[in-house]
Amino acid sequence: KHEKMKWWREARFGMFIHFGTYAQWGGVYHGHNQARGGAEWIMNRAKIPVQEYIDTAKNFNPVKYNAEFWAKMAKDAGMKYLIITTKHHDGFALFDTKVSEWNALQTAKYGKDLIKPLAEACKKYGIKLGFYYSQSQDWVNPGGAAARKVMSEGWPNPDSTKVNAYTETHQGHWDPAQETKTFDQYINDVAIPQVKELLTNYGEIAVLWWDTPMKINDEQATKLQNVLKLQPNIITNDRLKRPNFSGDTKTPEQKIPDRKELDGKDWETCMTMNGSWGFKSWDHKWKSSEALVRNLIDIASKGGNYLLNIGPKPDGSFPQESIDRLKDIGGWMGKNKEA
Ligand code: JFZ
Repeated sequence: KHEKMKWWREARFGMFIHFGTYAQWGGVYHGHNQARGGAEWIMNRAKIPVQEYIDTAKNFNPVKYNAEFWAKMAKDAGMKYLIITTKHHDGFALFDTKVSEWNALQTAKYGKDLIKPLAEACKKYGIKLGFYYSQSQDWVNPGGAAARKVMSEGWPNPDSTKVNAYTETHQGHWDPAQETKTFDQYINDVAIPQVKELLTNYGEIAVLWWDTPMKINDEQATKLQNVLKLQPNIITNDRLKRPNFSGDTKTPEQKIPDRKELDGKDWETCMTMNGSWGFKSWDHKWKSSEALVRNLIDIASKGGNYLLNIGPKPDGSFPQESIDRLKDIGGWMGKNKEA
């Protein structure tokens, strides 16, 4: 374990990327701003019907997506690794998958694999590549889990009370299309084969970043964990299933632990630059570059890693505010090296 953790322990700084068809909504549904939570949650927060969400995704066409630019931005900011949402909770795969048409190649206008060029660009710039994969929640592939979140007030759904009542009695699902298969079928027919594809088709993968460990049982978690054998040196976080599946790294979210909270385990704080992981068009509360550098110093001095998030715009470009901050951090890094 020590051997495989070596690069990670020296890395200190990585780029998190939350990108998917949720970026198209930008935190707005039918003219209403998403009141709470990250914009990558809009489908669940607004209880968008599966077919409407798919129909919107058909127009997903990130023509400005430039994997080389993404990898170079990370490199120039002093980052050593990059974790991308290959599939977030909406289930949309950014990669070539044979087990579901709900992906960037078959459903979206874009029609191309976004992960392949990123794997090549990361290799070129010496950036380690990791995959975020939502193993449990999947709101479009039938059988996937859904967190029980109620619609916020003021949303343009006249049936919100009814919809909320439905999610209460249907394990968080709000559309019958989500329930045409069992969770076990989803794990076996979608999650496991997709993780296999991810760990087979893109060269060396440094990290598997699981998320929201709900509904999953020990047997299902074990099966997913076994797929990791395809990449013997892969590092995993602690979000596959709790307890018993602790992984290699702890993931305090949006906060930096106090020294007294540290227990000797490897840890990584993931953080947003504004208030959302996915692109939120109307969130202008950006942290200052200075605050981000201070966070990095605070985290590094305590022996942790800083995973700093970018939520690209639907056209695949980084928000200018994020570019500005990455450049500032890179400048500070450079100056620090000379000193
Ligand atoms: C999860 C996701 O739901 C979210 O969209 C984003 O991808 C984020 C990085 O991870 O959200 C979480 C997960 C864990 C906690 C909080 C939010 N947590 O442990 O406090």
